Amino acid sequence: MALELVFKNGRVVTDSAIFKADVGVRGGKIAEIAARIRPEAGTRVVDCAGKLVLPGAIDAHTHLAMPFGGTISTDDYETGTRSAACGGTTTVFDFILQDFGETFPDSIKRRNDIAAPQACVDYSFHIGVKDVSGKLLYTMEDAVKAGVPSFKVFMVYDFGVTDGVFYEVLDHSKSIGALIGVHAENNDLVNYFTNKFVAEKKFGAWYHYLSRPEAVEGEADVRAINLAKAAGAPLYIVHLANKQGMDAVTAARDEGFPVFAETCPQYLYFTSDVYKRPDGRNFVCSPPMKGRASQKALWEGILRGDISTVATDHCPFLKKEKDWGKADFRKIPNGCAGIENMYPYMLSEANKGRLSYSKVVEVCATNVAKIFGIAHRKGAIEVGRDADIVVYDPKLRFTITNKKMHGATDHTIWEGAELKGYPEQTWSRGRLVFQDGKFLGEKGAGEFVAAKPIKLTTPDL
Ligand code: DUC
Ligand code: ZN
Ligand code: ZN
Repeated sequence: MALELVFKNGRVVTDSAIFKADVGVRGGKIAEIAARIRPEAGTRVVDCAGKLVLPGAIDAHTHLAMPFGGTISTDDYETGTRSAACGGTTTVFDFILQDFGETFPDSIKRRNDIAAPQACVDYSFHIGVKDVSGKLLYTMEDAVKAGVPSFKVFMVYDFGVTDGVFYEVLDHSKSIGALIGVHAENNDLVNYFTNKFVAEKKFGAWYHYLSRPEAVEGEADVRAINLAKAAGAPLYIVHLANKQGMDAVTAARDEGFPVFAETCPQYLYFTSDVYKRPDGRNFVCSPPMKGRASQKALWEGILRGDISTVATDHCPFLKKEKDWGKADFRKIPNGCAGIENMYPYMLSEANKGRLSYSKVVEVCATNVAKIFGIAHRKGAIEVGRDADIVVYDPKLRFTITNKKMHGATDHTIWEGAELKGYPEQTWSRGRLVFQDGKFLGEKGAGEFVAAKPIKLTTPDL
């Protein structure tokens, strides 16, 4: 069978190297990587001279069409994955929130029925755990068998779990090939600070930050790591944003514990100062952006290899919804858009010399695939994997503005950010889904990617 597609004359980026090579695609999969591939009759040739050929990013953390904060996050599976494609992200891991009393396979079915006809790029799921009472705990293994082996517990929000339930879930995860993620913030402290500021009539967005400052997250990170160590289970900390937590992750990994941390571009680019701006409410997410020392620690963690992944926590809300909290930070729906900005921002930082392109590929694609059990299909330019490919032009200049984004949100916290380099094309399983600023994909063309059971025993990723 002839190759349907060849990416010619580009520089291929993996998590460990950059080299000149042609990449051939057959049946939607990468079939050949060689110094020179001769196109056959009918083979489409993409000239990549002067360009980088990268694996599509995998966003390990999104909340599409999620009921939250009194509304539903603005992007559904169609607009969210369309936006992802236009930022070089070809797979998203979306969070299903389990309903109380619901088995985990039922949670998967409920959300997959919505996602399948809408998704423009491939997707997989994590499940946010609310209820493991009675026999529900044992339905975790059914979810693993159905291709969803990753779960997340929340230490905050009204559906957060107790430390006892957290431990129980960690303990159970070991024998069934599951990985437990955690949203780590200290709920009692959040409530204490929130009530204090309300009593003092302090209602601005700045008090969102002050009610969830560094120590609120750091304490919970340390506790989560201690619980994982006690249970002898691996742990994945989502959206790490503070230095104390970073230091705790590093120490645990130095001791050999399989603890993995994810951070997000918003913590790498913004600091808590954004909450002093008149539009500070638009930046409200949890955990909030932190101070400079934390930001520095996160960047150092990436370079040192103690941050394993970068993901978005994409959870957008409309301006008018953010405005609900103009006079009271408690009423601001938590979350921001970022699904289209992650890969371009991280690659731009590489282009500016802050980190290597290979490091970006590692944290935004290769490690995500390995940690969450989809490396048999995704996360690298490698023979046999899906042809999820980004052609990146390092010479393009791009200023982020919401008008150029492809999601359903009416504003972006990234407005005005200047990027050096930008994706020129995105291919999903050998189909062109984005080119020169335009979405070319199709609703419903994305498919569910079943993940394999996860067994992480060392902190090697
Ligand atoms: N934090 C957010 O900001 N939004 C969605 C969920 C979360 O934990
Ligand atoms: Zn969270
Ligand atoms: Zn989240």
